[in-house]
Amino acid sequence: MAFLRSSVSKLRSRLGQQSSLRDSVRWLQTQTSSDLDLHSQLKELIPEQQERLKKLKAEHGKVQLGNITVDMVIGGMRGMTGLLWETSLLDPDEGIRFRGLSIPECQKVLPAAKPGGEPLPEGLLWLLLTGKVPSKEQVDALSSELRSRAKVPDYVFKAIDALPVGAHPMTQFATGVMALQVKSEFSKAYDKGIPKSKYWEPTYEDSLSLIAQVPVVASYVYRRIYKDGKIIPVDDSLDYGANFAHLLGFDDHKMQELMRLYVTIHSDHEGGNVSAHTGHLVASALSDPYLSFAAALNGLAGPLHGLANQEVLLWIKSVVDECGENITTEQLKDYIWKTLNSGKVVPGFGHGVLRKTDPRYTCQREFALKHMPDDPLFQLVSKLYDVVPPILTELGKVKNPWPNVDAHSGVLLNHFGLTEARYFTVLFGVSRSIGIGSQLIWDRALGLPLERPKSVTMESLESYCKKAAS
Ligand code: CMX
Repeated sequence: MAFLRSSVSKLRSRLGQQSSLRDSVRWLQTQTSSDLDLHSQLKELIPEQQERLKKLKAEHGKVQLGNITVDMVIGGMRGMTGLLWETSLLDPDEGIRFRGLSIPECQKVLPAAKPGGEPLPEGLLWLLLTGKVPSKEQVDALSSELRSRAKVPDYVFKAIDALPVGAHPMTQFATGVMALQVKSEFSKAYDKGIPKSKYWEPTYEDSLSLIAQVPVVASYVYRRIYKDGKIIPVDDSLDYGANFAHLLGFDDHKMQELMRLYVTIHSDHEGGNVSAHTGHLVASALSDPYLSFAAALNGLAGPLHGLANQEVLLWIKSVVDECGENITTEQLKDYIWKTLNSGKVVPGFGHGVLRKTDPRYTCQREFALKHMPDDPLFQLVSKLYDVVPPILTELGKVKNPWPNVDAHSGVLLNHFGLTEARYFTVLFGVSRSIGIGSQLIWDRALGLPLERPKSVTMESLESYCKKAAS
């Protein structure tokens, strides 16, 4: 249906562009439904990838990937390779690659709303799921499919309404996502009985519906807290990013572009970060995508992870409150030391894997240079780039003194009128549904097992090390 609807609307728009009827019909004939349908594309791809994994296991199953040290066990598994995550890969120096493509490459090759514009998040979703760069027609078909899945049952809003309006936006958002679970296709199919080889199909249904519905739930939370509960309906003429901006109450062209960029770059960051790993872990117990994603959101809400999205703007505003906008370098240094000496981290700097400036920071900086170079908070962010890293390096323990994605996002949103910092992590959460939802489909398609690493006690480690030494 979605294919037919989008083909008819494209045919209409081509006719409107004065192409002849014969040309338009010929064009329509070249678009087969399976070309434009993401589900059909996956159905073709999955057997190949299942074979690939089987071969990898059979031929190389015993190859060692590195040594596990006591430090790694105690140190949050840092540097330990232990997860299969197909949709993206993080290089400590280069940053993230989505199915092999860096952020600048994605900006070049993924379809945009207008030539030269920011990538459409639906295009990234297609890329993450299939490993292939989609055409504009494929992205439009997916946009239309997501809109058709965006209907959210009323009890979801009622579940959110049961919370005090002052509850943190992430608490309200995760509650809404939990309530969406009632309609899980995977859970229904599993209860009825479904062969393992078919798990991916209801997971696909749930993940796509989840991705389609989270902007509606997230914007409900925003409008409930900050706009007297005045809700805005989905606009059937808009793509995913622009619709999300619209649902929040922003129809400005630049804000639409910002939301497309924001959702794209926050979608996925390989599998080991707290939110992605949590989603994958919970789903390994065959919890459905809604349950798994709600769990992921609770990890994202921590200040060392996604909450840094809010913490950065609050911190920057506290700098301005104390020192004014024309802050000197010396004042800024003093403020950073004051933050550190109070036992807090400098939000937006450092990373568990990255060892250079996060390319997600760089592309947001480029957006700011293009659209808001004179914004005083943007200028402060630029100044922080010079002042923070030497101080963190001076601490002697920080492995990466450079800014991460969160160091920049807040001032962009603030510039275009989304000023409520406590809400920012919800935007991050909406974006993450695309990465986590995509990987969950592949988890089930590849038949990945229950995740269950071995843990140890200090006593067992001590005795193991004593034996190893003798
Ligand atoms: N400010 C102050 N201290 C910092 C720091 C920062 N920005 N970054 C790291 N450190 C400290 C750590 O707290 C740690 O101190 P202790 O040994 O006393 O506990 C020490 O430096 C070593 O940490 P690390 O190995 O360099 O970094 P981790 O992998 O342990 O932590 C991260 C990574 C992101 C949690 C950390 O850099 C941090 O707290 N940054 C600020 C919060 C932030 O921006 N988080 C968002 C990250 C991106 C995301 O997930 O969204």
